[in-house]
Amino acid sequence: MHEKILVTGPFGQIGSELVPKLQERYGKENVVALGHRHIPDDFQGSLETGDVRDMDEMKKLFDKYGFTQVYHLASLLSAVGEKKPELAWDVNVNGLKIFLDICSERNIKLFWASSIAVFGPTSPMENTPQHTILEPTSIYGITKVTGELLCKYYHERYGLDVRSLRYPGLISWKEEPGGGTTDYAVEIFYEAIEEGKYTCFVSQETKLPMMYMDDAVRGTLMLMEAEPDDITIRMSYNHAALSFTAKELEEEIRKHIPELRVDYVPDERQNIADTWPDTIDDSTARKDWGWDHEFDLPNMTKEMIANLKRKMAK
Ligand code: AKB
Repeated sequence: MHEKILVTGPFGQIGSELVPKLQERYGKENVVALGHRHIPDDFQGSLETGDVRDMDEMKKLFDKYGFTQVYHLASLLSAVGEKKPELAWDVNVNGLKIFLDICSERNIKLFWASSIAVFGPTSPMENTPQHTILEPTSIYGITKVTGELLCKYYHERYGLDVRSLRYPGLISWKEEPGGGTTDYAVEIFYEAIEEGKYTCFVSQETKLPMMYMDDAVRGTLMLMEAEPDDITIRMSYNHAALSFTAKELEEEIRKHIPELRVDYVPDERQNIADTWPDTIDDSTARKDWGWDHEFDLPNMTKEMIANLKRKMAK
């Protein structure tokens, strides 16, 4: 089938790596990037600008292109969400609702990004199950639980083919994350290479689920390409790879940058990190559509440092 694909949030941390992969698979002319404020000068491909909260604008875009798939990635992250709770709700929930409505009316396959932020202090911290208590304390987590429930509702009520992943902290070198609690796991690489030192905003024993971006993008495409009958979760799949403490990451980076010094000065983001799981059970994703991660902590660290050094040298 000839695919026409829309990606929202195409220049964010995930989008900037997913869009080129989709372009390779489906052709540049078949992947439309819907930017908002920040549009990179060197972007090559089909580009539109617009606001995901504007139903009329979105309907016109769908009329123009006749999309067959949508990757709805546009979202405010956890730390910035606490600063702007109303905007977080508007973008993360009202924005999603528009895509659920349009995609179910037009029978379009939809991917939506959820997060480990759906879990909270009452969820089990170790090996957090797919089905468990979801009582997040951040507005970001609340928007993601609401979004997941809406996805399931639209699937059951209108037959919408909606698929979603609970992303852990994502580690990547192409585009920096903006406004998340797990951002320290990316920032530390930049600072280690540039300055040889880093002040980390969570404590050294903070342990969170993480994933290298190559795995995250591969997992996203695997889920979207899976047969509909194999998808048993219409809220959002637990999606895991690694878990490590901030100190373990520091020690792994120090194998490559021996002079690295890290201070730990927790700020308000620690409160969010403390409510998220240490490790996640993603066996349902592994069983349903064959998910398996490739990058462990040593490989990811090696790749990050090599790629960032090359990027910074340019
Ligand atoms: C954040 O820290 O807000 C995100 C996430 C885990 O969803 N990286």
